[in-house]
Amino acid sequence: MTEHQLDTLLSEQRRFPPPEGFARRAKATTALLQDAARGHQEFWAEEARALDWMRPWDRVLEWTPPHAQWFVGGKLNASVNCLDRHLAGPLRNKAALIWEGEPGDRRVLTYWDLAREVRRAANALKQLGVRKGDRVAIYLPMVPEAVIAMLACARIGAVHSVIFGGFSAESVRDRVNDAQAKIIITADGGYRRGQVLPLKRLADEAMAHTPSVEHCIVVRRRPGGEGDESFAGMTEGRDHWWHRLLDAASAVCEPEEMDAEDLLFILYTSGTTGKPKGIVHTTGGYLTQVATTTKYVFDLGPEDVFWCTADIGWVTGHSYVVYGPLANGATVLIYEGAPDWPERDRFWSLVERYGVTVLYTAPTAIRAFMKWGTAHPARHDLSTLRLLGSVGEPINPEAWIWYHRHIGGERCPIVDTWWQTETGGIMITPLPGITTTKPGSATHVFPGIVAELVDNTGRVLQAGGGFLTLAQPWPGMLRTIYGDDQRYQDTYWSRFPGRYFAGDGAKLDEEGYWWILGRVDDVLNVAGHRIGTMEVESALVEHPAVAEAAVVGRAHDLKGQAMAAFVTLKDGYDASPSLKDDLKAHVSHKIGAIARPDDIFFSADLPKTRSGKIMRRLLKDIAEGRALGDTTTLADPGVVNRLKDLYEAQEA
Ligand code: 7RM
Repeated sequence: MTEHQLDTLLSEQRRFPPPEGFARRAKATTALLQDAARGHQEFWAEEARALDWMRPWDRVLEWTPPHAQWFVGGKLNASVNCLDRHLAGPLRNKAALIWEGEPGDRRVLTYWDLAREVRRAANALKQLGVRKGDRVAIYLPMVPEAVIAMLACARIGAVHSVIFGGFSAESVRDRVNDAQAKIIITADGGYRRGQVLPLKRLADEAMAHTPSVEHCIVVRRRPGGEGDESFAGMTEGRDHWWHRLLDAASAVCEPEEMDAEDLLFILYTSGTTGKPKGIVHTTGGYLTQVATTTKYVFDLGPEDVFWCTADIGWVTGHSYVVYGPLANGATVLIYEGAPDWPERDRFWSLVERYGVTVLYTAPTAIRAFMKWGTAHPARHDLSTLRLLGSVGEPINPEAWIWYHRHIGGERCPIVDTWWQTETGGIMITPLPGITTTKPGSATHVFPGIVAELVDNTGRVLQAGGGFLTLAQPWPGMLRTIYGDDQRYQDTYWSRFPGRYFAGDGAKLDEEGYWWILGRVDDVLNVAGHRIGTMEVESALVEHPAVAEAAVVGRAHDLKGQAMAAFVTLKDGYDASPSLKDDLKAHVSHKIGAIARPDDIFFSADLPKTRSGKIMRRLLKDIAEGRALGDTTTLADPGVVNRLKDLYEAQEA
């Protein structure tokens, strides 16, 4: 965020009190806030009681900083809470999942159907030797089987590690190896803008270097589509068709009794080193937080059709496509493909067709819709919508107002929700029946959450700009980084001792509203996706032509941030437009299309401090066309000026 954008944001004067009709019926009331004020452990314990436990907990919280255990001694199963407990009553025959594929194919699974499929998939996993605690990698498009696979793991106590379908074979390989997964569940393809994503072929490439993998289960997404280049066939003994396994499996499967602190899943996310971190989430606390936030933030219940547009490969998909809404008995809409396929009104035609009541999407999508024009939503009846959500990056007031007006028909409250893969669930957010919102502000902490703004020295600030920290443990917090507890302690708890540091800068205004400013570390947020600059730099230097690379984010109208890579070449290689394309394709191949740099700039040198550290701040100034910052610590200040001249002379 630039200074100018920040000034515009903070001069935002508009206020949106909750609509009266909404406030009267909302699930979150001021009584809830009073309960929370009585003590955060009591608040969470009260909410946890709304789940089905096989054995009650002995203690709510065991806090040995920076390690927390919630609901110590309690036993439960996440799949029981998302499925079985709804089967005895009126939800049994209600839609749990409504799915639409990009080509237009459709499926509806009731809670009963979903529970049966989950139990059969759970038995299929067991039959392939999966036991409690084993890791299962899930590399699927947005199809019902993705949800079924996650819940099947939860049912038998296997730990899922979902890998976003847009990641490359190498990214899959690294994640599978880090988690030592026994099984990969993938598909013979997925659809994106009419193209087939060759998931099984990529999984095959990965499996050439993943010794821990014993079996691969393949969902048939494209009946009749086998045999083309996106599908390399099945390896006898290792690969199994999902539908065959499930056809043969019993639909009776007792749920595993899980300790509240047993692992539910690992999810890899980018950090400031080249290696993604396996964020570890456990069962009882995580489920409590996602069920509670879903209920109060989205005001969600069984009458709702909830559409969270995130892919299940991201934490938003875990918490608000799967666990949170299903725990609340809602109907969940899942759409496989792109928002502009075949036309730019696809989202609005889905909202209309299925009568979506609550929509949760990202600012980058909203800005694309703005650009495409109001005619697309205007063509559709969006009157079923009653609440809108935003997540993933700061939402600029202009996009907020557009969303409010053209999607929400000026009647739907907007919840701008701040949270992270690490927090498991929503942390800072309006409550739709209570909070008066200000466009661009995530407003206040959720009940039971203690966030504090601190300065550089860790001193707590009541207002102004600083760093966003969490001062008390919360139930959905990450427990560690898989296989690397030291990294967990160093990354999150060392910068401000005794506090969790989120990596975000923030401001608190005079009325106590939070304004999240974005990452202050070397993590980019491109179109709502977290990408570590180091990951992309490592990918670039693996190209034979590249001697050195530095990656920075620059402000971008649609994506929030775009990625600019400064590259120095090895002797014997010449800068050329085709080499630029080659480098971009190389990064896509290494990591996945989401990490493809927007701009590549060739440069004879990179600006470094005397100790040899690349000065990214200066590169960012250059990439954003600003006057240069302080260069006195530079080894060779001339480098920056040369770079700046170069940047302006070259076309990205
Ligand atoms: C849920 C998710 C986390 C990072 C986080 C922030 C940014 C997320 C907001 C936001 C401003 C928001 N998980 N972020 N939500 N910034 N306002 N409402 O996105 O792990 O992928 O990313 O995203 O920088 O640290 S994530």
